[in-house]
Amino acid sequence: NPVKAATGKVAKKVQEAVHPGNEIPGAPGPVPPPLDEPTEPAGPLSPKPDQRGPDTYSPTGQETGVPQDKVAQGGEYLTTAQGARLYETDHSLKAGARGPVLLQDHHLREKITHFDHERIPERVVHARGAAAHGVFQGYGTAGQITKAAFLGKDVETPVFVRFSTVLGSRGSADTVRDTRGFATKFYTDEGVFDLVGNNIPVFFIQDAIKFPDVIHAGKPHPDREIPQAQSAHDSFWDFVTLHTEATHHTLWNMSDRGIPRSYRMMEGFGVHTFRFVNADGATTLVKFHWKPKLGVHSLVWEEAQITAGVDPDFHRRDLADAIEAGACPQWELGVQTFPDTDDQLFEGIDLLDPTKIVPEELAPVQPIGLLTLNANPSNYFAETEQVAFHLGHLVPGIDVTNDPLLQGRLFSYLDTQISRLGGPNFGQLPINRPHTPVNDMLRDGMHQTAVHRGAAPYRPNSLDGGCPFLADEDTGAYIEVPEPVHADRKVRDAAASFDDHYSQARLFWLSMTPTEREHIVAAYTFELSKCWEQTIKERALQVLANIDSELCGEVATGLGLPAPAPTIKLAEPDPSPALSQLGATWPLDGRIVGIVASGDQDLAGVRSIRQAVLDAGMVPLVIAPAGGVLDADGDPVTVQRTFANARSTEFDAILLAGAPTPGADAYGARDAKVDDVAVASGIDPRLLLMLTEAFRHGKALGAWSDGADALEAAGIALDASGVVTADSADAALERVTELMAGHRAWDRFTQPV
Ligand code: HDD
Repeated sequence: NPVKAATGKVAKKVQEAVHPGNEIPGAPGPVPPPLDEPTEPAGPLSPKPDQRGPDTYSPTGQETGVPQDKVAQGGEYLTTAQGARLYETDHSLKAGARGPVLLQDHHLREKITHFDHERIPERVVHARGAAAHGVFQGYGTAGQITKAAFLGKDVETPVFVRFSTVLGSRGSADTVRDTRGFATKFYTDEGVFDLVGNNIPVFFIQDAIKFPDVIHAGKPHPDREIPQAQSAHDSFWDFVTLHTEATHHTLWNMSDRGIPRSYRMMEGFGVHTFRFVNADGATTLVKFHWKPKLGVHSLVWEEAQITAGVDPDFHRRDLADAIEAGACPQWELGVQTFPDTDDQLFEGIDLLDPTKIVPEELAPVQPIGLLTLNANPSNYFAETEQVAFHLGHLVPGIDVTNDPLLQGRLFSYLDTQISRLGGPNFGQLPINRPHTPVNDMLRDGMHQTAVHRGAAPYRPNSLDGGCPFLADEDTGAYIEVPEPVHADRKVRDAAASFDDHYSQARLFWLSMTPTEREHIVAAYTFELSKCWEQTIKERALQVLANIDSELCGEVATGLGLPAPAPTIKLAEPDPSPALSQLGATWPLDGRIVGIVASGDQDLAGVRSIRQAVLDAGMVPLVIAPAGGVLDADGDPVTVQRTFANARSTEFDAILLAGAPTPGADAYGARDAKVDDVAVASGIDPRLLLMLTEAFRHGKALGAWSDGADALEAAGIALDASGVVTADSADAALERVTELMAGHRAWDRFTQPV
């Protein structure tokens, strides 16, 4: 009997794992399965739990097959939640048209009560997010080191990915300086696997017990609840300078990684070291990396700040627009692999310390699969808000390590969903349901939507025919690696290697190009200048002195304070060029090109490059003094942005067909405060602002026809780096496209912006 054999095998395995060789003195031998537990179903299996909620569609958009009269939004008529049809929903039931509202109006009370409870607690961190559905395709390259079936060659697994900022509330701006979350739910055939990572490969703390501290320090001050979604305030810098294991992560935040251009252009990291297990039980330590096909790109700080005001939804919109336009973002999943040695060190780096990376030059990232995001959520609340990730959602072939930060997270994520999603049944929400059969013997609780059957939700049982049965290794059970546990006494302590807080921060600093270093200096100077307490600034300079004297000196100059000497002497690490974002060229899918025109300019050229931009997989947006169409030559060109609603920050590059003058309605023509340059040039001041900003932010600018007049009026030298003047629209676009592939005209940044 295969079921019986399997049950016996698991019992033996567990026995062996707990008591190897069963050699505990006096312990009984392997426990045989109870004799009277049925090993065969006593009739047809009980129906699987009906976990269909009243949804119209499954998380992946397929129809659930639930009859229409049983689903939400079914039928043609407006009803109460109980299905009674309504004849009126605009007026409360009153005692006469001008009389008091009656308590008996159930429709009113049901509608308002439901509304009153529409909001649920936002995530305590990572509250602001955006998500998308997609598919993950395994390459089969990890088969030697893991038995995880979804990594097999060409295996396709549906996924849901949620990106987020960490500190801000649900309604905060996207482009603030912060770490970004990158959480992926794989709906594999062996159960759900969640990879809950960030766009920064290290963390502020080495032990989860300090998570409330770092988050309390980063969140708004408790008295006035400001500032929102910012690290530029006293309590954040107080904590990270007193608690120097945060130094490495803080440096990444102050680098361009803290202000990504787009979720589509971020790396993702699992941060911790995980353990792969292959079919023979052999283990390998791994670190997960997501590599974006579009490259890793960032905003510049002024651009990020402007965007936070003019378009707080910038990243959310960018992701959704790109997917809707068919520019589906892709990431390759890769792993760095390390032997699973007793000391769990690699080249002297402690693999259990989440404040450390392993440079890619020492352990290359080996690609194991491809992620494509190809569908936007249909409903933000049902999907993006209610998705619940947890590092304990693992599948056979992937296990955890003893990283103390990871271990604490294994507790926190389950716990938080209970208060956030109102009870222990959040796994039944459509977005959280595994795409495999679930037979879990969990019962009841708040928001139970399953109608469980059977009489015996316990094991062993005879009443339900012994169901459900236990699996074993051959039938796909998740079995923890029986890793030896070395412990001679309980301690509240960490390994001595965790005391090194600076060497990798220095490694990161040394790996940056001069432009990236300028940005880091500017970021520290900005953030610390926002601190009120002098002692915090001085302490921060001491931390910087221990990373690098040039970094410390420049920030000190910006703050008007003396630069302290280092208090430690570091061995000089080899830089890791892989950490720099600059120097390569990248695909331009979904990039946005602004084309400035007005009615009397080269509209044929505008039409031609509009099409060329579309053909290149980018988004052209025609910007004109006013809305409507430009049709001077009888062939209309639609205007998508006007000088009243366009801001430079929306565009990756700007092309000019001419130098539009202010229209009669333009604010420049009316506003007494219009600046002298604009008045003198006769060019709309909002266009000049757009050009000077785009220039300061290192964006490619191209002009043909008399477009160069606008550049000159904005004070931009026509021979400046990344500025193109050409005879025709097509020639201008060609050159601008080449420049965009490098993301920015980097040599404009030799001076801090
Ligand atoms: Fe966390 C959410 C990533 C440490 C406790 N975390 C959350 C999300 C991401 C991360 C991406 C958002 C998931 C989503 O979109 O729903 N967190 C990380 C990373 C960490 C990390 C990469 C370090 C390597 N987190 C961490 C620690 C703790 C938590 C040490 C607690 C001890 N994190 C949470 C949480 C959240 C969360 C409170 C809030 C909402 C949620 O879990 O579902 O449990």
